[in-house]
Amino acid sequence: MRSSTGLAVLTGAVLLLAGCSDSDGFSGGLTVSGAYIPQPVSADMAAGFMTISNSGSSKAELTSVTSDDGEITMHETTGGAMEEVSRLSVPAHGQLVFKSGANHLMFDKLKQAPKQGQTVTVELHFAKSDPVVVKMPVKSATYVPKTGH
Ligand SMILES: [Cu+2]
Repeated sequence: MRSSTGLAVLTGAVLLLAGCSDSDGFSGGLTVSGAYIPQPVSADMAAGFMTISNSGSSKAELTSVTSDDGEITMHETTGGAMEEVSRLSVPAHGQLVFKSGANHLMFDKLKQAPKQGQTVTVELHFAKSDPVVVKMPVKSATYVPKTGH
């Protein structure tokens, strides 16, 4: 089931456009890969990682990330300290990478602790592009992605 807003639904590392052959759901060339949440040790907080790629010729700005399962903030890590930011850019023909020790999503006030094998659905909101829905699989607490190393 999907709404008429043309959201692109992305699963794990594989991009699945929301069923259409037209480019409607493509959100101006924004795609997400490698999304995951390490199973958190804490009951109501978790971190999330993914790569957002922008095939468009102008930069996109991620302005918020939302989920029905809890509150999400975007964090940058600079000099070992993390800081909440209100927006992050996805450069034209470039990527915004969330990874351990760098940019990350921080889940807070989770209704239930994500367990390995589950997925957490989040919605990425951009300044100009359509929102993108991402199903983030929950991996083991020690999961390290094979790419981007
Ligand atoms: Cu953080």
